[in-house]
Amino acid sequence: MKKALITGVTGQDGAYLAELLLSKGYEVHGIKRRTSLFNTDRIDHLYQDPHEKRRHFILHHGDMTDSSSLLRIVQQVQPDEIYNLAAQSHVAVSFEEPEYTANSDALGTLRVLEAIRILGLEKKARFYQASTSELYGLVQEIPQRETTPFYPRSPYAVAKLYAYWITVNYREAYGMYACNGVLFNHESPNRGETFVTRKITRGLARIKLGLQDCLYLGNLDAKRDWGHAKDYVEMQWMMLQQDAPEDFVIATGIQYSVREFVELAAKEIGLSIDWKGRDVNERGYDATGKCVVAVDPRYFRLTEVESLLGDASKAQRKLGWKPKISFQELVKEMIGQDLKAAQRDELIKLHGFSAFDYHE
Ligand code: NDP
Ligand code: GDR
Repeated sequence: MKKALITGVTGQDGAYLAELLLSKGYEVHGIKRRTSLFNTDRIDHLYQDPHEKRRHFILHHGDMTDSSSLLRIVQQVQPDEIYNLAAQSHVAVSFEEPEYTANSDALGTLRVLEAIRILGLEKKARFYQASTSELYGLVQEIPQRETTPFYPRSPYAVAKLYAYWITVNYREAYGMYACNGVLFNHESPNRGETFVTRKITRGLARIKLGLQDCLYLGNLDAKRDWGHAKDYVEMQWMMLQQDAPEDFVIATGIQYSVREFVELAAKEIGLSIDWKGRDVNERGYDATGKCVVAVDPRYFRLTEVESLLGDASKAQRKLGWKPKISFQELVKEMIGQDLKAAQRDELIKLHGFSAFDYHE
């Protein structure tokens, strides 16, 4: 039985990847950090009681900023594959916490690679690094592919640039099977609530049920190449199953603006948005004339990444990978889940308990 170790197992991708690897018969180990409240919502359905005799899903306490914990876990697990997904992954937050972001995202990656090297696992443990389309930042070429020059535009992207190159360097210097997946934005109903897609689907669902008045957003003109996380974790696994390690861009090749995402999500729940005004004064009104979306400059980025569009033809050619879930299906699934969650909140608000659960 193959053993996989996932850093960032409690995050969006970590949860989908753990599910995928368990379905393929792996013994899956995950690193979670200590928090004062539970942080395992996304993986609770995979939890196995520690008293069970044969466990396939095992969690370890550790932190990307703590070498000794990483070294101990890698030594204990002796993994065949390591998926390095842990990161302070919010671009806007990285401007507020640049040093922590560098520590966890850049040096954290080095710490895992060093653990592999120090323990003499260079020839056993295959390493996947969660690289990002944010590396392209101020875009030098459209669409972006493996050969497009990088121009990072945030402390997050600069930290990820270090992680990208240290992965390449350890591959070349120590002959490790180490590779970068340069993944474009991927979303799901499990996406963190402060990333724009989830903020939109959650906000509109709550507005629809009268739980929230208005959705405040930043740059409505930003364009992204959005895929589904479930499709993208499959690619992370495929990248570690090749004969030789290589870096791959993963994207859908289709681009939408934040404004278009709002319009489609609204349409899915029967809201139409009528835009008025421009720039910081732009507002979106529903059919009754109520303002439901407003631009708030506090969500503007100091240095914005205006437009990303990926070319995943290398992955399609060499790995036979193609995304299965369309943008329209993604939006529908996200807004559907958030509408259910809002209905639950509405019932709690009205009755003080979740009557919804009794009827499900
Ligand atoms: P999430 O933010 O959902 O998950 C990040 C994970 O990292 C969480 O499990 C989080 O723990 C953990 N983490 C953060 N800091 C530390 C730390 N210091 N020590 C240990 N664990 C830590 O991100 P995603 O799942 O969306 O993304 C996974 C990876 O892929 C990230 O590295 C991200 O930068 C990268 N990426 C994501 C893309 C996307 O569109 N989703 C695109 C390209 C790259 P906790 O739950 O406790 O917060
Ligand atoms: P991104 O995702 O920065 O691309 O990073 P995010 O959803 O945060 O922003 C996408 C675009 O939407 C604009 N935007 C807003 N963003 C947020 N968060 N909140 C808002 O209110 C808002 N209004 C407009 C942003 O300015 C931006 O242009 C994500 C993360 O998952 C990274 O970890 C990952 O590396 C990249 O995707 C690929």
